[in-house]
Amino acid sequence: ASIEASKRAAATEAVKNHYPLNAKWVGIGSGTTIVYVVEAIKNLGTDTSLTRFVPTGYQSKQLITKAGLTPVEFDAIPEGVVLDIAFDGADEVDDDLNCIKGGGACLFQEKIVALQAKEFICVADSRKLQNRLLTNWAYIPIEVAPIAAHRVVRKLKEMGSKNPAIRLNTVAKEGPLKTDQGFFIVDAPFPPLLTPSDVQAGKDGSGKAGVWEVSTLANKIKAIPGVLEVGIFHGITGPQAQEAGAVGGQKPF
Ligand code: DER
Repeated sequence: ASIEASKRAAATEAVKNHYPLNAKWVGIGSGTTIVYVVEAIKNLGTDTSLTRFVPTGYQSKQLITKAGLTPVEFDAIPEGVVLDIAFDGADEVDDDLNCIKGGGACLFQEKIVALQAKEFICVADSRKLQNRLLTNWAYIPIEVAPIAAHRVVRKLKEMGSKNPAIRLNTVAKEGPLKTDQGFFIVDAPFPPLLTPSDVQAGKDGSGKAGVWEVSTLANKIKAIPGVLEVGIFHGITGPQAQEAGAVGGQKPF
């Protein structure tokens, strides 16, 4: 099947199996696969007139509005509301359902919306599934305060990233890309990320030669001064999140 057909099939399956028909609050991600998720929600034919759809950036908000659904921005979610579910795409997914996200430069709002949902559904066609993250997709997108970007790049090199770089606009405008927050994206290549089971099997994920375990690297990058968010989603999907017992794998905030 064509890539578009497999994206549509994945989205249709995800909505059919997970969309709660009485959903009141639904997170909507960014990218191209999510377009088919919104299409599948519309095709359910359920009454969505009282459902609020929380976007994860400008493109996501346009998608919701164009579909005739009601967008409510993250900062307008009433106190105490937890989203029934959040759908989003990913650039790569590993066997533990950890994801690399940020190919579309929307990772910050994607993560805060995913963390605010009872359940986060990552919709990805088979191209995206690899045993380890950074097998096919080469780099981790990181959202960074512009004034600190060069220092973050230097720190990432010390952590073993080969040639981390500030993402430039590809067309139409010279200079670095700006996110919906007005921040920069630094794309940091690393060797494939070891899973917890790799580490249990004795592989060393402590950063020698730039080889890290998924959550170790995510936490280390997040701690670099100037970093707003890291495009590694771990502990937010699937059984690990439910085991954590909390919404979206971590406590809502
Ligand atoms: O930026 C992101 O994380 C997006 O979800 C994204 O990269 C997935 O995009 P796609 O559905 O167009 O592959």
